[in-house]
Amino acid sequence: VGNPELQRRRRLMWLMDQYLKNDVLSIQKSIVDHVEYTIARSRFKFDDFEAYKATANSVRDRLIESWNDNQQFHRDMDSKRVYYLSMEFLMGRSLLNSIFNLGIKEQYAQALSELGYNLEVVVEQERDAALGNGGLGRLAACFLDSLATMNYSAWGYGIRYQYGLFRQTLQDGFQHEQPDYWLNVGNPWEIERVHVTYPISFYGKVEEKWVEGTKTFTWTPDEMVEAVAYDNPIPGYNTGNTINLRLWAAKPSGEFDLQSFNTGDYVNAILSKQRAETISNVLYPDDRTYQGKELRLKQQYFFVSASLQDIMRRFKDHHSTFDNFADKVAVQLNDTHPTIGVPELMRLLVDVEGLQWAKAWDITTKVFSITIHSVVAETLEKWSVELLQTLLPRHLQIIFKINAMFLEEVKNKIGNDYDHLARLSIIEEGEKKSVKMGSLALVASHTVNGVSKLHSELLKERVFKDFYDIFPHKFQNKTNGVTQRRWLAFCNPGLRDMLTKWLGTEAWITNLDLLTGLRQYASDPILQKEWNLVRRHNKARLATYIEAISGVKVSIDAMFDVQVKRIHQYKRQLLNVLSIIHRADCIKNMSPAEKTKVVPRVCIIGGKAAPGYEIAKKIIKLVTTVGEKINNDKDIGNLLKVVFVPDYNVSLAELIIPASDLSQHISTAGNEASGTSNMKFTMNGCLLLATLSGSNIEIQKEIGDENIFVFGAKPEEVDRLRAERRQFQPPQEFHRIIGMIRNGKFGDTEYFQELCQTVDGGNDFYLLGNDFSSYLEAQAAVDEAYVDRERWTRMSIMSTAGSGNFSIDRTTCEYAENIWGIKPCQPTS
Ligand code: GL9
Repeated sequence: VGNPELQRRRRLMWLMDQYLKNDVLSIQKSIVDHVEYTIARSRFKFDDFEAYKATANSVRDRLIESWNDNQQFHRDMDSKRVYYLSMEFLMGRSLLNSIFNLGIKEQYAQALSELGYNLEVVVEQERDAALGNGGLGRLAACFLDSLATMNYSAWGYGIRYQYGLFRQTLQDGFQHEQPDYWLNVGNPWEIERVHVTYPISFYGKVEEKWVEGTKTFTWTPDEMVEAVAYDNPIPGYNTGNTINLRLWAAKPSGEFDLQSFNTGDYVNAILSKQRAETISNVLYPDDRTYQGKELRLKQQYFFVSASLQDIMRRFKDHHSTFDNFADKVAVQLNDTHPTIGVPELMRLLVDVEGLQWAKAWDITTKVFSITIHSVVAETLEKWSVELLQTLLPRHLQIIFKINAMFLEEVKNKIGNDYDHLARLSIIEEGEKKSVKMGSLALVASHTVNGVSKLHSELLKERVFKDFYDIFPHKFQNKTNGVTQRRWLAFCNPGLRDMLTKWLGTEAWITNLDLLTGLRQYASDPILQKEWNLVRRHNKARLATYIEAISGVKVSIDAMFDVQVKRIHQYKRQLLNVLSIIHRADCIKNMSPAEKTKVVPRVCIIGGKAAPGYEIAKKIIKLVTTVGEKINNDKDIGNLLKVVFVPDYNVSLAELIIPASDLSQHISTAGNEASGTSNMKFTMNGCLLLATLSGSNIEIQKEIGDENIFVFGAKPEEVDRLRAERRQFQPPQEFHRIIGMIRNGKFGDTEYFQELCQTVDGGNDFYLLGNDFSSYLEAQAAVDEAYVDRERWTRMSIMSTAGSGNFSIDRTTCEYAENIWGIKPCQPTS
């Protein structure tokens, strides 16, 4: 009787009579079921790690429900989507973030506790997903959190690296790199989609044929791999919106399975197919230097091609022509890394879908926009024409054609000024011709943005000046932000509760501007007392950790002075070390009476050096040796401690940032595009010691000059100072400290010579000598402020209160409105 399909649907509805419930009992049942049936352990005996896995799986079940609903909703709505293409997503851990965003943290804590487990301990079992190097990758992760929270229709696309960023260990004070084979222990958060796969081709040749009066191009590749989708649900905070991060893994191509081997070497034929998997194996650990390695270009093309094929397939489910592709699809390129997507979209539209070139170009230029994350043109990727010719011959043809048409167009504007045309050209001529990916992206994108006000100006005035002159309308600024969910609400629960109490609402978790409401209480002794209590508690947690990893006992009465970020010459960790040596030296020369006036400090430095970056590695070794010496010096005692925290990562940042009194963001003026940790520290009430770089300038403006310690050259002075650096005479102390290092005060005389040379007059490109005096003055001002507890606490409160503008939600809204053309939208239930 009746329609069998209807009966089937009824049965399915009946089987699923309700969503998973979130009361403690239901959660316990989910966890215990996963212990038994997913990880196949006995419910009577499972350890903390197994408890983590079962808990994560139970959370994943809940995420999948809202993920499914959400995908269905946006399919039905056919809403415009933004696709965020990024080589890096630095996600960190997911468990706490997920249950916090879903609003079920308390239930999980109780559920676990009744089963005999501690949520805090369980959470610690998770390995960081470290699929990124630093700020750029972490920004991508913050965007996803914000897009989900604010109910935008969005997907992230990237690579499922088997090896994330290396783990850093110290051996004898030297950095060693340990592979991060994070998937070894399984990843409960991802969903493997074995049927969502796309072929990705490489090498081979292109044939031109005339078909019915038009020239067509057939690319016959030599190598083919399969991209397999892994979906990672990203929950928004306090909303049913769960978006998708789709990461691609390379697998041997099924297409070639159809061919039988008749090589006489069956085993080696299989092994060579297997090598396809290497494409997605490893994240390049280089921090803004590109090596021009073939594998890197393969990775870029691999994930971009898979993503574009996937986007087009989804579009074609609803549309029979590409006419309104650009009304439904926005693609954001996270730096130049995914730029090969420009010729790839052209190829898919022209060669595969059969569109006319002009039509395809019109679509392409409406779809793409790009964010640039660096200050100097030299860091923008260039790929040699030779490599492209071999690896992606059809794409090279397309790039040449784009360039020819572009130059033709600009000739109409600027005439035959060949120097100017050469600078605009996407192809760099010379002995080794190369393709300038930044220029290619700029020509094809409707919008290009920098990541702080100053940086966006520098893009217009310097990096892309020639392009700005002809395309001024393409340039925008989008100052970075960070998610206050991860970086305040859940990494600093003490402060979260206090903010909610004093503001009388939790609404700041999605509307960070509300923090300005704190300003009126900044001098209130009751708030000040509570504020310092929370901060001391956070410092105690960090002190325990420091002692556990280094054996160094630190007092929480001392000022925690922190610099954590990738190690880089322009970030000037060396400047920090020089002032530490100076401080130690001053203390040693003091009388006992003078010593009583010293503000005790714990200097904490952390960060990874790119494995091939010798100078950065020497800086790490210098920090550890200086630390060793100072920490064991009886004359100095507790007045100064120096700790290098190994393996700085997202999870460590969550511990360190809420516990910091002072944090240093001291790059040479104008040399940091934005910085984002400065925003996290500010939100958590840590004061900044900063130069006029990137978003420091905007932070200063928001929180007020009196609440930040700024020093050093101005951005507009840097060029001149650099030009004159040979004549510059650094202060006496500077020479003395360098002399101490040179003369073996910290051992390894030979090893540190090259490092010392980097600040020799003519070499001092990052102007350490120039800024040294001003830095020491700022340090003295910090000490002076710290002893005035009332004043310091007020500055700290004012920092948090003024940090609202640095919520990623503000950034996301600006991109959505001014670049992507998308609106929030959510099912009405
Ligand atoms: C960076 C910039 O250097 C930072 O100043 C900026 O805050 C971030 C995010 O916009 O991007 N660009 C870049 O290549 N990195 C950045 O941090 N490097 C890494 O991610 C390692």
